Amino acid sequence: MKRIVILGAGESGTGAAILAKEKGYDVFVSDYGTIQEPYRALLDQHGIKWEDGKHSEELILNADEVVKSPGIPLTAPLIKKLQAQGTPIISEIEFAARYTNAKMICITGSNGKTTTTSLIFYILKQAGLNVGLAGNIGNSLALQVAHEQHDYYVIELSSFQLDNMYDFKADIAILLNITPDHLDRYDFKFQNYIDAKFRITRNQTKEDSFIYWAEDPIIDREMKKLQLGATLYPYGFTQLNPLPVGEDELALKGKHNVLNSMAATIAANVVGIKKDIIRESLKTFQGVEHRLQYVATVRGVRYINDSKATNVNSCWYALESMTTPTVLILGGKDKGNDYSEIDELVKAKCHTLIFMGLHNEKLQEHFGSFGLTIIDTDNLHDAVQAAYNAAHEGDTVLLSPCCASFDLFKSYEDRGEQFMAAVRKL
Ligand code: UMA
Ligand code: ADP
Repeated sequence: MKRIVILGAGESGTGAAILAKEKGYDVFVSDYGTIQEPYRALLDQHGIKWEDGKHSEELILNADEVVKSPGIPLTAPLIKKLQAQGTPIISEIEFAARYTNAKMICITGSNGKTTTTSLIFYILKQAGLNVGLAGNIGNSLALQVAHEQHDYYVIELSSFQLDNMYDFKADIAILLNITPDHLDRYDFKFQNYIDAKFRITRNQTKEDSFIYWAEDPIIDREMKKLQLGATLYPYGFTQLNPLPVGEDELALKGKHNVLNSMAATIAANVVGIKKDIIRESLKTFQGVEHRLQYVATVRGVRYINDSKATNVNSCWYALESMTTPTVLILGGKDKGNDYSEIDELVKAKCHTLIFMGLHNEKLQEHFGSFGLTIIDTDNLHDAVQAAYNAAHEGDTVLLSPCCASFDLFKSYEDRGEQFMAAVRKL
């Protein structure tokens, strides 16, 4: 019996383990942290062997194949050992795709993945198609392939998932944009991250579609270098705008969402969905939480939760959409950020910056000389209170951190939830 070892038992690993068990593999799951209760229960229910608190090499290095959770870096010593001895290491998406003939609509990019993925899923649902939503959005593809039968999957792909994909082919691939992110996982080399993103086009032929934002300078540069097999669908503000409705009719606001809607429109066209369904869906889609989400107005000040802005570029778009003087709350776990991208917008739109993180030194150094009011905090309660004191009637308080949340919070959702709860208590 072929032995498959799954590293990491979160959403991705647990789904892969269940699918592997159902396909008759000898399955072993190893997690170096503590496996969370719902995942532990699922593994037990399916009679899958597991360990946590360690990676026992004698039980792992004898694998025929390893499925690696995306959160585990390629530089982890165990991964290096597996690579050195030639054990194939794949991602859960690569594994799951072996067991379905569904059409795969895959979305990647530095920003806008979840929004665009959710919008495409919504349009396909509105059209009555049997469709699953999977990937980096929070649902493992493997578990759905094990237990559900969908004709289409709309899959959000992170660069980490793309890293270990080899034979997988997207029927429709979408690349939204590329700006620096996750550089700590890519040797601090931007090109490595760019290459990971372009893996979404791997194995595509002319029957497949590649939809991309042609005005993105990095994508444009790469497209000039590459010879891709897919049928190409570039989009953009000039000439290449495929929207079947006016920009002001879109339910999602902001320049970035116009682009996300363009990508979704082309994907829906390729699937063959009727124009009137696409049009109606673009007008009614309600967006996803923690992305420029309106929270409340308190004493004439609007509070916006953009906790999902975990890199500098997404904060750029948030600031760009601000129409009032702004108090910006930013900071958290820095991923090798270059803040200069938002310098002009910070100067033009913000009168106060509130740093919220365990290590604010880099922010201090970068923004300290701007002549703005700067308040240093190391917890959410103090940050919200400081924002409340600093904002004047007519202002907006924007949480758009540019950073990951893991120094103070469990996740960006936890950060956004806590922010909204604190604002509602003001
Ligand atoms: N672990 C090990 N060994 C290690 C490191 C971690 O065993 O060396 C264990 C941890 O103890 C933990 C497990 O691995 O129990 C977690 O694995 P994971 O971090 O890969 O998380 P999953 O729960 O499997 O979720 C992953 C994606 N997470 C990451 O890429 C970090 C989820 O994306 C995705 O929804 C899910 O697979 C299903 O596809 C989340 C995410 O934060 C939303 N993505 C990043 C982002 O959007 O910025 C890329
Ligand atoms: P992702 O899943 O790629 O992280 P999200 O849809 O969750 O993307 O949005 C993350 C952040 O990026 C939010 O703050 C959002 O306002 C911003 N954003 C959304 N779409 C885009 C885009 N096309 N370009 C730049 N920023 C975007």
